[in-house]
Amino acid sequence: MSSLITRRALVTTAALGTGALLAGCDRVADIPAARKILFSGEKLNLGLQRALSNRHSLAPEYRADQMSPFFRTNGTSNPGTPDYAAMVADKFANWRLKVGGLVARPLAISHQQLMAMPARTQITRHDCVEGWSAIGKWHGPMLGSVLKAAGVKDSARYIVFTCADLYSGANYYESIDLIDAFHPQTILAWGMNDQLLDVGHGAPVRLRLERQLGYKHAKYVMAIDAVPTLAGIGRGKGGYWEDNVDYDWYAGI
Ligand SMILES: Nc1nc2c(c(=O)[nH]1)N[C@H]1C(S)=C(S)[C@@H](COP(=O)(O)O)O[C@H]1N2
Ligand SMILES: [Mo]
Repeated sequence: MSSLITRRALVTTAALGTGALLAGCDRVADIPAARKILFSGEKLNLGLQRALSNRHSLAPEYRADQMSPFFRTNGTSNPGTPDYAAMVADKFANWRLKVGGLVARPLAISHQQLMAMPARTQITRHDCVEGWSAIGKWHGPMLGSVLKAAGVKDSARYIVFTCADLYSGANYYESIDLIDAFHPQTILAWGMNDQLLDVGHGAPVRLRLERQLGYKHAKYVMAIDAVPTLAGIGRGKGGYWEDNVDYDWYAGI
């Protein structure tokens, strides 16, 4: 878990204020993993975000009267495959959320089991890079609770979400690091605006990752895997849009 410790060191350093940040940087920069995060071009946004803000802080939550009357769908609004159509037809009775990779106890969680877990409700603003935002209410267990049940191993560094929809034959996918995975507002939402999550918004379950932009919020999640590296998954950049149109892997807001 050395990478996590490095991240904690960066966050703590930022929390101490600018003076301490500058003083502390020399030491953090001596750690090879920190050098990589701070100085590689790919991770520049991530490094800056970590230095300038506390990644454990919460995204704003809103009141019910501030919710958008209409919440559009974007990207895939129905995966449309025969497998997915069959799952919709039987109301996800045979759907199982597979949790695997670097975990002590691989899980296959049913819709009922997921809905029986202690859940969080949050009214948040979704921001899409395409230039629209909407405030909606989301309901579901913290991703951290699911990961704790599975027992993520120390060698894991990222959590990967594989979705039901296909783009040119490849599954939409996304990935996040362990700080975001265990953030309290990172939930597996099966409810939206006091209803069961509908097909347009990612049924039966979609990620809510409130500190990041919309494309990171994977819909139609079928599998969650803890992995040591993003290399070898898709084109290795951590997500569908990251691989194909060069969106940032870390899309912090
Ligand atoms: N599986 C999957 N997840 C996805 C997408 C997608 O096309 N497929 N689009 C992303 C984008 S760009 C946005 S803005 C949000 C849109 O969520 P919504 O349809 O609930 O508005 O989902 C994200 N998650
Ligand atoms: Mo988006």
